[in-house]
This record gives sequence, C-alpha cells and structure tokens, in this order.
Amino acid sequence: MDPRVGVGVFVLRGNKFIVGKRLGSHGEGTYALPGGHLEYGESFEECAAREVLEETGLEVSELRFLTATNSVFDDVKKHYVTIFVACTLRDEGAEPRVTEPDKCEAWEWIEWSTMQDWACEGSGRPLFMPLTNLLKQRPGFEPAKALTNA
Ligand code: 8DG
Ligand code: MG
Ligand code: MG
Repeated sequence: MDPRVGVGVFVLRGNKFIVGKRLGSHGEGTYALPGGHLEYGESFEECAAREVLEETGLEVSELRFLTATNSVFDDVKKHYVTIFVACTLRDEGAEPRVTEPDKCEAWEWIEWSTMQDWACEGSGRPLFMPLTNLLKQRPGFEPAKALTNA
C-alpha cells in the first residue's frame, strides 16, 4: 500500500494529554492519541480538530503543528507519515467521552514522562508505533514544551 497521512493529536491540559487503548484495527491493544486519516483538502489542524471531536466529543483550540514521523507497519503492509498536532481544550473543564467504543477502550490523561515509562519493554502499556517512533526519531521532544516554545 502507498504511504498515507495520519494525524495524531496531543490534546493538552497543562502537562497532561489524552491517550486511549486501540480496539478493532491494526495496533489493537496499543495506546494511541486521538487521530485518524487526513482527508482530501483538509489542513493538518482541521483534520486534528475533526478527529478529536469525532472520537472524544471535545472541542479544541490553539491547534499547532509539532513534528512528523515515518512508520512502516511491516506486518500489515501499511505505511504512515504521521503529523503530530498539539491543541488545548476550548472548555478547560471538559472531559473526553468514548464516542467510538468499537475503536477505543477508554481515554485517560497522562504526562509525557508516563508515556516514556510506557515505552519501556515490559511496561504492560505498549504504544502505537507512531508514538514509539516519535520517542525514537525525536529525542528530547515533549508536547507541552513544543506548544509553549514554538
Ligand atoms: P478515520 O477513518 O476516522 O480517518 O480513521 P480512524 O478510524 O480514526 O482510524 P485510526 O486507526 O485511528 O487512524 C487512522 C490512521 O492514522 C491509523 O491507522 C494510523 C494513522 N495514525 C498515525 N498516527 C496516529 C496516532 O497517533 N493516532 C491515531 N489514532 N492514528 C494515527 O499515523
Ligand atoms: Mg477517527
Ligand atoms: Mg482514530
């Protein structure tokens, strides 16, 4: 399959962001950001806002491009360039809902240091490959800092 573009979204509240366990698709059982495929004509930010709304019910603002990674899922012959976007909540007190229960088990708020712990072998919280690659391909990256510094 030709490479496709995926958008992964850091929905930030302070130092925390939203992750959930994937269900029913490649990377099942791994932890991923809300996100999905870039559709024809969309900007990265439009795609990020749409996917977050579809998957969590949350409205977001202050969307900003962060970085990109390259991920080849050799086992299923899929190849994604992932665009990572950061954003904040339009309503600070809003909580994510599992609006697509066939695709995500639950949403939770974690910090970047927690995600780094999860990336370690035997953590019991395997990460979706684009996130593993983000940690490998962009050492020193931290989503909350990327938002304030850029
Ligand atoms: P869509 O049809 O709604 O666009 O997709 P989806 O149903 O939301 O599927 P998905 O698997 O969540 O997202 C589509 C692809 O986007 C996924 O198979 C691989 C790619 N993708 C990345 N990085 C990320 C990420 O961090 N999170 C999510 N959810 N998808 C990502 O390349
Ligand atoms: Mg989606
Ligand atoms: Mg998705």
